[in-house]
Amino acid sequence: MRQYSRLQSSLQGNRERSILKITIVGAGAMGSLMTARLSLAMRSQSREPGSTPELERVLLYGRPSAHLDAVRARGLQLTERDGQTTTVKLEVSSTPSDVVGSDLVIVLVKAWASADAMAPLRTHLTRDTVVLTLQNGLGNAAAIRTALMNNGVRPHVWLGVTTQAAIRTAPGKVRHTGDGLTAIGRRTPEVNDRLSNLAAALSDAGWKTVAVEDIHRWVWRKLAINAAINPLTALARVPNRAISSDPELRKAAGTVAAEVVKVAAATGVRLNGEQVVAAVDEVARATGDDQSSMLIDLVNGMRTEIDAINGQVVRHARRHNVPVPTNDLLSRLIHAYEHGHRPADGSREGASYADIEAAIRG
Ligand code: KPL
Repeated sequence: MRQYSRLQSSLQGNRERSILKITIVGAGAMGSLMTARLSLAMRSQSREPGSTPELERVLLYGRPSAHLDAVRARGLQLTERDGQTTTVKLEVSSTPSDVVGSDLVIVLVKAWASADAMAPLRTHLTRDTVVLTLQNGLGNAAAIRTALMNNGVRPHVWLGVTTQAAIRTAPGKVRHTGDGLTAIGRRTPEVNDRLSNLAAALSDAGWKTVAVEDIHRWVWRKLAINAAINPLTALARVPNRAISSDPELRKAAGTVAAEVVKVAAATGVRLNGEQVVAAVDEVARATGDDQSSMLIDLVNGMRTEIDAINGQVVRHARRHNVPVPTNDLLSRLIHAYEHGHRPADGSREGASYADIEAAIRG
């Protein structure tokens, strides 16, 4: 009888095909980091006669950029948390048809880019492709599902959150800054074999992952963390640690998180308020030297994820009549900042890390 690997049975439902292809959509810091981890795992698979390598292709798909060009030309220069740097060769593409044959597509684009990034892939994926979002914020799965809807066929979109953290320090260069946990789940509260096999396979590949029944609680908890840390660090221009060490920011972050907990409860997701505030503090300290993604986006003149984070809190709050004045104010302030500082001709992709550090000190 044919033996199927965990990853094969997870993604292919024991279909007669052994070649597995994973595509990561979004060539930012996180997408690049995850592609590097999976590519290294693919290359270290046993090639002994008689053994079936389970991973055949790992592709990083993203829009054309200086970063993608640099990775294509020289590989990804990856700096680990201990400071060690290695160069990892990655297969990269900006051509939608290159995703054909993907068994798993992991989405790591900015939340506001979900629809635009996924729509060109619609005719190149099949109804059997599993799509997993690991993006920040709320509403990503729905946006992806709508963008991929093909002749009425909806793809399987699984939900996930990750507390892994990475930053792009220059085109072609990424630093892994936080070694976190990834949780994956489905809309229905069940963990089936496919989900737990995928979690185990990702963990084996060096990307610590758990399959959970209550993914919505994980998503809302991460939302509270981002809602509290991202806009406050972006507006105050401080690294994440200040959310824990500065009494004013700490208090403001607690207020933001408490509002998110109330809105989550109104939508039927129960979170423990004290635990959420403690988690905000823990993440702020664990990623203390880092800049939040929203601070980096603002300094780069790029659109931020405010609508998918605090904006979604405000949207759900309105629907359930929950007052969220702090989330509302932060959304407005970030929008005002975006309007005032975004260059008319689009973003300045690739401001250097030194630019960002200078902006924070200045
Ligand atoms: O996810 C993050 C982000 O910056 O978007 C945190 C957890 C705040 C780490 O910086």
